[in-house]
Amino acid sequence: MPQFESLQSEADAAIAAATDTAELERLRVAYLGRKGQVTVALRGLKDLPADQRPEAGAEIQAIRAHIEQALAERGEALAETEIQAQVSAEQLDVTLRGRTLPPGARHPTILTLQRICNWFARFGYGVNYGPEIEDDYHNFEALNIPPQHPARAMHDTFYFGDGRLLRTHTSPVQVRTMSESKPPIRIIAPGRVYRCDSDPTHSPMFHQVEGLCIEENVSMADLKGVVTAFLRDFFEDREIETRFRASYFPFTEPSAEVDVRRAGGDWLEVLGCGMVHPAVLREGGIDPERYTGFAFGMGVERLAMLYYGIRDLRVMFANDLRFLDQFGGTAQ
Ligand code: 2U9
Repeated sequence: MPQFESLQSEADAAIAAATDTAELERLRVAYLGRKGQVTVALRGLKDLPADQRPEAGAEIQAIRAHIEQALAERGEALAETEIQAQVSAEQLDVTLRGRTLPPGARHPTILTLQRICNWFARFGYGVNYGPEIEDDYHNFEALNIPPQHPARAMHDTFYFGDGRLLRTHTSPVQVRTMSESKPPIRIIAPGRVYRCDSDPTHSPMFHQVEGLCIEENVSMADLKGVVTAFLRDFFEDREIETRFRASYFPFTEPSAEVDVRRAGGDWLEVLGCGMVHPAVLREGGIDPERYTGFAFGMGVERLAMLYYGIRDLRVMFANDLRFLDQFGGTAQ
């Protein structure tokens, strides 16, 4: 029947022209909904003469099925298009560069500590660490510094009040090494040390590297040789002059402080050293009649400042990035 034919062709045209699934849903309601054109036509069958109803009914049902199928097909195509549109709109370009943080740099103190340790490692020195919280025995007594010894006053010790203290030097590491192992001993002990002293040239926490070599027949000449070679390499200067000045430490005898002078410069004190005191060897379970040893100690911040030409100790502890960033490219 003509009016039904135009219903189907109109529906086909509208469905083909629909541009999204929402519009398609409106069309479904308009044709197949409770008040939709197909539904209304079906309801109108009862007004037809009885002999026309079967044929008209079959025709409308066929149109209904046709529209349902057209809606389903178009719906699938539109849903696919919409998903594709959403996928490309939300797509992440994983090849884009990320937002990177500027890389950090090692602190000049640590760079210097590593350079020192690497040098001694090449000469067969092992690296030992120990606790920063120590006891009186390992920090003082075993190092020939008995109670009431004036050297204790020089150490400005932080005491916990229960017999524990913050180590004032890394020497207790060597004390432990001596009592735990037998000669030959060649070790260095890098790490933080603490002294209750704070002014523009002293920090309550700083770093030391100490070294200990105990063998048969080691002498002051060996000590001088090692220390001189180290300083020449550390300052990257073959022409450097060194000077061993007699000094005093309770744990070494004889003791010396070492100064360096670069061409045209002044003498600068850079480290302390000496032959391990026989009483210290004995306390560490080592026979001073058979073995001798030398020891040395250096302040890492001080060496870093001399190496890099840093004049103010405070910048070493201020963590100002304008200062720290200058060490980014330095050898690791
Ligand atoms: C043992 C035996 C001997 C370690 C030594 C020094 C000399 C020394 C100072 C340098 C500057 C400390 O950082 S500083 O203030 N150290 O002059 N240290 S000999 O002698 C030892 C250590 C352990 C068992």
